[in-house]
Amino acid sequence: MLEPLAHVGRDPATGGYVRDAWSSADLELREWFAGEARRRGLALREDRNGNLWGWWGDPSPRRPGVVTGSHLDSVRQGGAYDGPLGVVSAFAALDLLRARGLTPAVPVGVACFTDEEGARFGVPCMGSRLLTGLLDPERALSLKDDDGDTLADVMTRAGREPHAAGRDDETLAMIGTFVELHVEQGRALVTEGRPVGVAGAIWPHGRWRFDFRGRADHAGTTRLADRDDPMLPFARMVLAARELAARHGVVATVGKVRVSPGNANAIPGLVSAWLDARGADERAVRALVADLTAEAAADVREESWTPVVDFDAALRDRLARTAGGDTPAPILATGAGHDAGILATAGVPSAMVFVRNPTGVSHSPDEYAEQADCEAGVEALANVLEDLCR
Ligand code: HGY
Ligand code: MN
Ligand code: MN
Ligand code: MN
Repeated sequence: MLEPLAHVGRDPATGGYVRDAWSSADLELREWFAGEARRRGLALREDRNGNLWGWWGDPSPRRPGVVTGSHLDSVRQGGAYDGPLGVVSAFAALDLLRARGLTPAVPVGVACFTDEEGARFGVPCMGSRLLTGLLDPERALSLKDDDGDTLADVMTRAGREPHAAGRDDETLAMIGTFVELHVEQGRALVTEGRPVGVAGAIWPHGRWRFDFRGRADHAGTTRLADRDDPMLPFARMVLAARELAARHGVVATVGKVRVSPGNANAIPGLVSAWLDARGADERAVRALVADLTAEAAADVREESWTPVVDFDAALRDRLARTAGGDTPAPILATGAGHDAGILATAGVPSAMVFVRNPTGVSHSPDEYAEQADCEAGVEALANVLEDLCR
């Protein structure tokens, strides 16, 4: 199903995908989205936060529609399915509704949210956070990537008006219900023996930047007693994060480190490390971060936080019935964040359909979904949309 996108941003050496927001790969994917929308006669628009929408029927605040979609950007060296499966399935489900001869009672939208992974600027779900007012536009425009470029710089280079409008009530009012299809990032559906599941909850999760400051000096001429090497407190923090995670019953990851200036023959002056912590119990996540902050000799800044998302139970159960076919689809909690979670946090009735991932692996080239399960996902999504569009 994802063949049309398979070459975009793919690293031939690893099979992984590098699709940073506003990169050439992202721009190519945005062009693909526009082409798919136009091919179907959908009204295409890019909102003032950089999200893309294709509408079947004219949405208006007085006539909100049913929207489905996801994102096209990736983590660095990510998999093929995380994001794109939801967008490709949205178009395919719309095709199925048309093939069934459905005339929806409300507009049907396909959405592509910008910068869901936060791989470049560090804040996940940038587009949906801006749309819902959960991210300040000034902060968004001032965020810098590893090259020191701001979002504004990068959007200008991409030929876009460097804007981030922030909360967009007019666009939000067009969304009566949002349903996101996503590859499962885990193995619950493998265990359940089902191709399709429904999201019950998203764990609270956040990202914190730890800056360990030391004194740059020569690697060969500086006595050990004279060193102020920030690598040491950094190393202690990583080990402490794992121990505290086990103790608090949460998960914690340090997946990104930047050593400055990064000479093999010099003691670094600064080590910046990003902590990602998540867990079903918000207090436990907060306790881990508090303990780590207290222990680490570092400047610590919270870069993003998403509270627990409990999807609307009535909508969740309705999806489980319509997506599940003969028996309701399993309802899963997930530790992965999604745009649907941000919209739900902002009060937009939202839900998610998961498609089985035999490896359970994600944010890696090993992420996978069988063709038959992808097709089952489209069928389930079409049934959900048909049910919601009556
Ligand atoms: O990081 C996440 O949970 C999501 O995949 N952006
Ligand atoms: Mn992801
Ligand atoms: Mn995703
Ligand atoms: Mn020298």
